[in-house]
Amino acid sequence: MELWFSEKHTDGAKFSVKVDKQLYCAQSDFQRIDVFATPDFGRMLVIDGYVMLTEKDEFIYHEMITHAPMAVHPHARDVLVIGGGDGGVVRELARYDTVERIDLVEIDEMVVKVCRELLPVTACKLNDPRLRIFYEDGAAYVRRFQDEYDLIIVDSTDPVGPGEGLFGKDFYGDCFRALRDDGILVNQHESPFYDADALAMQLAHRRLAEAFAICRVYQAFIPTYPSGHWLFGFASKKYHPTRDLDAAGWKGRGIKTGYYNTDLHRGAFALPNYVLELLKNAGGE
Ligand code: AG3
Repeated sequence: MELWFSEKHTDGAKFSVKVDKQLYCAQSDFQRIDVFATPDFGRMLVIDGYVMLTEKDEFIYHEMITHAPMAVHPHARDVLVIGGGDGGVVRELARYDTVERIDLVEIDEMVVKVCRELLPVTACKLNDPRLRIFYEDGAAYVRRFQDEYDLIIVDSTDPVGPGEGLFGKDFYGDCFRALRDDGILVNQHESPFYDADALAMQLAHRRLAEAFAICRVYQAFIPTYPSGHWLFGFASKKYHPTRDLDAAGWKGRGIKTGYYNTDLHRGAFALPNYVLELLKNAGGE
């Protein structure tokens, strides 16, 4: 007998992965959480039926969402991660000895608990002494701060369910206030490819572009996300994502990566025409 997990990407397309074993399944106060062992992608974390990460390709997402802003900001010491209870972003941040403080705000304690237990690949730095974990809604958390952070990384789910508030106008405005004068916000920006995803992406982009003077989009190839073509938002008060890239400085840190490098950084901000068009119509870029 064969067991397969499928995520429906549209009414007419789905992505299926063969499963060896279901390792975990629970309904938390916020969402349904599953962990599967798969032969081709290693362990896979699924929330409300959507693939959040697999051991095989999570490095792409976590490196791109972390190193791109870190290679631009000249002194990111205080960093806020919103969502990201799996620990993947924290693991990448922990590689910078210049980062002094990492605050992780995850709404669902159960995600952290399950990942500590079953996904050590991403959760391995959740005991870093610079890390504090707050279990609350990121949108409510960020409202309390002003001039507090150099970098905010929004590692959310899709804009449905508990992650919805992390794509709103108020939220981006609150993040703007919580950032210092030269602060950067990076978020996962959904996919441009399928119509419904592209619409969500445009809406999020318009709101982000309203809040920040500099708002650009960059891309990566993430095989297990819808269409494999994924976007990230780079919103900033001062630094430009490519002009202010400190390639020599970043290389000098000697951080070993599997996907990110500073040439790719420049290229990632060069977008296909159809994506540029979507962003233009959304009111950004
Ligand atoms: N957060 C973004 C996942 C979006 C995937 N969407 C989907 N499968 N429909 C990932 C969290 C990793 N730290």
